[in-house]
Amino acid sequence: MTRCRYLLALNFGTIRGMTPSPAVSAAGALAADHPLVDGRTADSPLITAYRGGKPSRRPVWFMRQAGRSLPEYLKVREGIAMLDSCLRPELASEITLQPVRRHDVDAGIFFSDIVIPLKLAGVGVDIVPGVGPVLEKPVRTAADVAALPQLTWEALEPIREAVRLTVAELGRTPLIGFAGAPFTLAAYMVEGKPSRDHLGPRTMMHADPETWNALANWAADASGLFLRAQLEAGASAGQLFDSWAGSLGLGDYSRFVAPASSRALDHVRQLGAPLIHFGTGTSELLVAMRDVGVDVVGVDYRLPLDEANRRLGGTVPLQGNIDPALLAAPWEILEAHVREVIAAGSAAPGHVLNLGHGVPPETDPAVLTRVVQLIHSISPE
Ligand code: 1CP
Repeated sequence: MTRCRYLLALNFGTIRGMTPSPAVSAAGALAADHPLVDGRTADSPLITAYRGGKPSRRPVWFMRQAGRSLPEYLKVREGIAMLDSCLRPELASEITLQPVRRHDVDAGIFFSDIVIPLKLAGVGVDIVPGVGPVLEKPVRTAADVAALPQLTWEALEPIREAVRLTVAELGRTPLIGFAGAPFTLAAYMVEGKPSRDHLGPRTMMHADPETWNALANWAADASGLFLRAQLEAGASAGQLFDSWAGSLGLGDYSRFVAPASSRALDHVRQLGAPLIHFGTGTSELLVAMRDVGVDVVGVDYRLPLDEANRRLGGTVPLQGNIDPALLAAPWEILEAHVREVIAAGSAAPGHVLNLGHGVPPETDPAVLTRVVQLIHSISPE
């Protein structure tokens, strides 16, 4: 089925007349000593479930499992700016490993950020505490887009080094690599900062579609290379985060966004690692998000998994979708909710437990550990 989807995706690209991105021809297969190839992770519960097989235990990991909910994270980050911490390979690796050690989750998610490819390309960007990504100069005109520097493969060396250090420690536990999808990344670039409704990029795609397409393609290639660096260096799966795609209707998504997301994934498809696509508020976009050519669809907390599976015609494994708000509810309420999510997910051809969005920073980490224990205690039937 994965292969079939891959061919479908290629076909989709051809139908839309997309030119293959330059790095596509350069990417080959994963190396013989890659964890997915040398036997370390191919049979892990996570990869088995992503490929629609029967895992030995129910796999679970959490978006934003590394980060401010962990005291050990706050300790190692003391006095170090967020983006600097991502570019110190030993530190990024240590932060990635912290939640795996603590919670016994079934995967590490590489500690980095969706704006790291911008930073490594030479775009002026910072993560302002309490705010999020902020650009020195928003990208709003054709000239702004034309002036964007290209991300090079060499600049990604700190990322590859951090991934190599991490997978050497992880052993049989897979590492998930990730990148921001072009829309979510471009939303920060046009607005210059986080925004609620993403009016700037939504205006641009209609008012100046040529500039929008050039920007979306730039973001696709930057994110695609960033993801490829992680996969080639040892990550066993890749997740494309289109966190803000939910601010788009299906028409705009299909016309102005899906082709760029597909282009981002063109950089990594032939590596053969499972690919996951996640966004929030995307209940109406799930089919279109699958059709950019991914193996797994991540579902946010708004839509029960049995309904998501129905909308997708039972074609792909799902990931999700414990409501992060319930992490702060009394245990009996949280436990009942987790059991409901498992029951709803059993309709799909595979299910990896996760939250419906990231771990809230104020979460008690002991609750996350207990959720993992609960999930692992329920047999994967
Ligand atoms: O100092 C800090 O602790 C800053 C908080 C923080 C962290 C821990 C930011 C700033 N980024 C990260 C790491 C991060 N970002 C990871 C790896 C950690 C993990 O998952 O365990 C990942 C996968 C991301 C991806 C990311 N960054 C997304 C997509 C996922 C999502 O949560 O929707 C997005 C939208 C961003 C932008 C971003 N970076 C940071 C913040 C606070 C934000 C969101 C800002 C906004 O509300 O628009």
